[in-house]
Amino acid sequence: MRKKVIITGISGQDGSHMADYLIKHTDHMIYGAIRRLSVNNHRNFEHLKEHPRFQLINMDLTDSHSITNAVREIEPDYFINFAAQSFVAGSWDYPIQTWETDSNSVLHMLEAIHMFAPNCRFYNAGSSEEFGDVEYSPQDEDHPLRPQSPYGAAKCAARHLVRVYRESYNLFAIQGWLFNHEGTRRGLDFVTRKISHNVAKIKLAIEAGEPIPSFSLGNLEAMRDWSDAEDMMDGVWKMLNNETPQEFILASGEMHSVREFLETSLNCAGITFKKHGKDDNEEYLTTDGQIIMKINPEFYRPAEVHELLGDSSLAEDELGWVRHHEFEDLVRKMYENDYKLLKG
Ligand code: F7E
Repeated sequence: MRKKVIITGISGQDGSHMADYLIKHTDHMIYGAIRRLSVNNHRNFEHLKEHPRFQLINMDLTDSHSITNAVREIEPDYFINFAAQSFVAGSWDYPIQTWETDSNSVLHMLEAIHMFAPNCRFYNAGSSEEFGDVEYSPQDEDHPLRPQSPYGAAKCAARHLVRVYRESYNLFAIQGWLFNHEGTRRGLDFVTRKISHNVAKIKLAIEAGEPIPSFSLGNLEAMRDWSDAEDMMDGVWKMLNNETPQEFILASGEMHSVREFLETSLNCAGITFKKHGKDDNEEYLTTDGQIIMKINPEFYRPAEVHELLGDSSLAEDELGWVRHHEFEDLVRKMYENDYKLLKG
């Protein structure tokens, strides 16, 4: 019989890439879980809607009944939870919603699996934000959990729940640590897509001979370990199909600053820039003096994670996980995609 996979967060970057990956590499039936909204947010999975091995199901992570019903009716072989309140900065603005979505809902999923599909393999999206205020670099699977945001804390709580259910009921339940991963389906609030989108807008204005639309950023010195989201899906699937329920880090092993992402994007667009001012007053300008980007301290976070760098050698050695995309390819791909989208 065809195996059944529930993927939550199907309208997001990771859920939709996971569905694409499974359609391509397996013959399993994919159930994409979505919350009913009055606005259409189907763009990332529009191409899958007519596929015979893809079906949309309704689920709201804050409604435990909808989770239980889906698990009881479908009896999935795999349950991949990519739904979350994933915007770290937003987790200070809506900490309770973040906690309910990123921690409580995982408990509902684990309970439903324990009760109605105990052989189901469960993956919950973990994050490098769990390491937060890091003690050493690169971070490996033994690094202590030191979250710096309500988001990071909720992911740590979920990690403990996953372990407790795994050990108490012998479930195949894991939470891998994915470091930052980006791409053309990334939401516009995240810094990489915010940059690629705005640089593309500026490039089009320059080409049209119009005044350029400037934009603002926060901390340019934050360092992140950015991978291509598509590379991560194979690693998640390999974790889920490993002999034992073991948790791995997936990361690029390279660290780049937000500043470097910005400058690489401007270089990809062929926009020559100069810099002016320092710290909160820093600006990036075109050679004819128009503002490209200026710092806005509103984008600083109450507590920043200054640097994250992952060591994924365990996943490479034990799962045979391989990354295919480099930092510059990723920046170029994101810029070119936004340029094409905006040009129409
Ligand atoms: O911020 C700095 C900001 O929002 C990256 C999520 O997928 O990865 C992501 O979390 C850095 C931070 O991602 C702006 O202060 C500067 O240091 O793109 P981000 P994130 O917080 O690293 C982890 C692994 C997850 O699990 C999360 O779900 O960029 N930054 N200026 C800015 N960030 C934003 N968003 N906007 C700015 O204007």
